[in-house]
This record gives sequence, structure tokens and C-alpha cells, in this order.
Amino acid sequence: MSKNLWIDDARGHPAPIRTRARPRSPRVTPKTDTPLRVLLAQPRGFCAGVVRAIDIVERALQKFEAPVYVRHEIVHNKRVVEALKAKGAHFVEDLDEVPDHAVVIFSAHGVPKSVEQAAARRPLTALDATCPLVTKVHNQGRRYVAQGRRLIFIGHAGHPEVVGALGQIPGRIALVQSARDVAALKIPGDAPVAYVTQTTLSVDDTREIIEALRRRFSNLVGPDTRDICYATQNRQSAARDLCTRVDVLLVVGAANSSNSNRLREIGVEMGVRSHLVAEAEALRPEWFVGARAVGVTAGASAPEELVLGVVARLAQMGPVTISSVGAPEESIAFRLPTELR
Ligand code: 0CH
Ligand code: SF4
Repeated sequence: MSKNLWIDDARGHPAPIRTRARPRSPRVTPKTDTPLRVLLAQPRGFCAGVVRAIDIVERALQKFEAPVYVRHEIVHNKRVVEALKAKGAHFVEDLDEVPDHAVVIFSAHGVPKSVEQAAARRPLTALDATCPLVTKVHNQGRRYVAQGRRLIFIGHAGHPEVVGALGQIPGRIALVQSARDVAALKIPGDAPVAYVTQTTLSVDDTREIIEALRRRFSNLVGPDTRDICYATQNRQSAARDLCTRVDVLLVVGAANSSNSNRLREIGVEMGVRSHLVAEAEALRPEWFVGARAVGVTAGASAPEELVLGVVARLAQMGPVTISSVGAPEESIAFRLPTELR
């Protein structure tokens, strides 16, 4: 039993938990042996869209047998991708890499209409793991365009969700990445305009961009930021709250994960030393020198096992106490596609 790793028991009292014995790293906590407080953000990690997307691949492997093909990383996390590869999923970036008569699954981020059409023209079984909240954005965008409004998409150029959405909504769409871009839009101020957004942006930056749009356009409609994605909103609020209590913020997530990067940025904005880490091995003891409390959160695509690995690594560096802060667990779940229910 490690003397270093403690987690609150059901009544909130610190109780030791078991860790595997591994070589010790240099101590980083003060000589007094005051334990480093590790605060876990609640909620963190997998959202309902990610759970559903992974479930779709696993159920497809059971129903159709390996291999099944997944276009793009099902979610932006190597651990998830490797686990599915081990079960027989093949990951490709282009539909041309998928052989005829195979099963192909579109990732949680969504795909352009042209990809769906190309799959439909070939002898393929296509399954769609696009998150229902991403699909909701596609539908909202289409409705605004059908109403005759010029559509503005708030998002990061080149991100697969943005590429997918721009290819799902017909008509001319202006992409805006910052409040500065709003001034450069060549659309008359009194034109009927609407906006929709990528689901994993900074809620605060998005609000700022929407305010700039409101100042620029007199006839503007679009969703409230609270209606875009509950998971993005909740993880960012929890991270912000966590940052008021810690000296260092660790965000578990992949470098190509938009929502994970946004969590790290919250830490930076709040003046907290913040690091995005793909896994425990990325932790550097010098990050924690002088720190009394470390916050740990995880992007929507990061499995909890990676969070536990990070916590165990912290416990190898010196004594720690562990507790959770934030709201109770989320209870949202999305239905699977009919073919896999
Ligand atoms: O945050 P992004 O969009 O890069 O994607 P992820 O890390 O795979 O997380 C899941 C979100 C998928 C679409 O909203
Ligand atoms: Fe869906 Fe939101 Fe999760 Fe993206 S972050 S997969 S939109 S629930």
C-alpha cells in the first residue's frame, strides 16, 4: 500500500488507495511532508457524444466483425484509438482507403455531405457516429439558410468538425475565428444574418464574438451559448472554478483535441501554470515545485484511466491527498443509431 496516495472516502475523509509500486521520482512537495492537494474537476473527461461514438465502433465490431473502418480518429485521443485498433478497427483519413463491401464509421466530429454521398455511391455500410449536438448545429445552419439568412460559422479553420459542418450546410458561409474577423466581413449591416458555432470552442471567446456580431448586424439570430454543448460548458465552468483553488492545472487530453486545448487556455487566462498532457509519462516534476494544490481535469475525449495514471504519477512524486470539486455527475446519454440498438 502506498503511503502517498489518498482519496476522500464516501464521507469525505481521506483514505489510502492502492497503487502499483514503481521507482520513486525526486520529491517535489515541501520538506515538511505536507501532502500536495490534488483536486479533480467534476465533471471531466468523456461526454455523452464520445461515449456514443466509441460505443458505435464497439457494437459495429460485434455486429459485423473485424475489420471495421473508421474515417478519422473516432475522437481525438490516441489511447481510445489504440484500444479500438486492438479490437479490429482500422482508422483512415480518406474513404478511398476503405475497400468495397466494408463497414465505415464517420467520426464524432462529423463529415461533409460529399463524404456521405461518396460512401452511398459505393458498396459500403456507412454508420454515422457524429455527435447529435454536432448534427444539431448542421440542422440549425440549414434552417437559417432556408430562411434566406447569410450564415456565419464561428469556429477554427481546418478543424474536422468545421470542415464537416461547412460541407453539410448549403450556400455561402462566412467563417469567423475571432472578434477581429467580424469587422472584416463583407456583409451589409442590415442584412438578415445568422450564426452557428463549433461545439468545442471557448464559451467566453464565443460570447465575445457573438457580441461583436450583435454590434455589427441589426438583424442577427443564433443560439444562446448555453444551448451549444452542455459538456463543453460544464467542463469549462468546472476548470474555471478549479483554477481559483490550485497553483498548477493539468488537463489530460490530446494535442489535437480542441476542447482539451480550451481547458488549458482557461488555466492560462486565470494565471495558473497549466499543462496539456496526453498521459502520465508527460508529467515533469519541476512543474510542481512550490505548488500546494494541483488541479486535474480532462478533455471530453480523454479516458478516465489516463486521469488515474496522472494522479498515480503525482503520488509517486510525493505525498498527496485527493478530492473532487464541482458539480455532481452528468446524466446525459444519446441514443445509438437504429442499426446498432
Ligand atoms: O475537441 P475536438 O473537437 O477536437 O474533439 P475531441 O477531442 O475528439 O472531443 C470530442 C468532441 C467531438 C465533437 O464535438
Ligand atoms: Fe457532443 Fe459536446 Fe461531446 Fe462534442 S463535446 S461530442 S458536441 S457532447
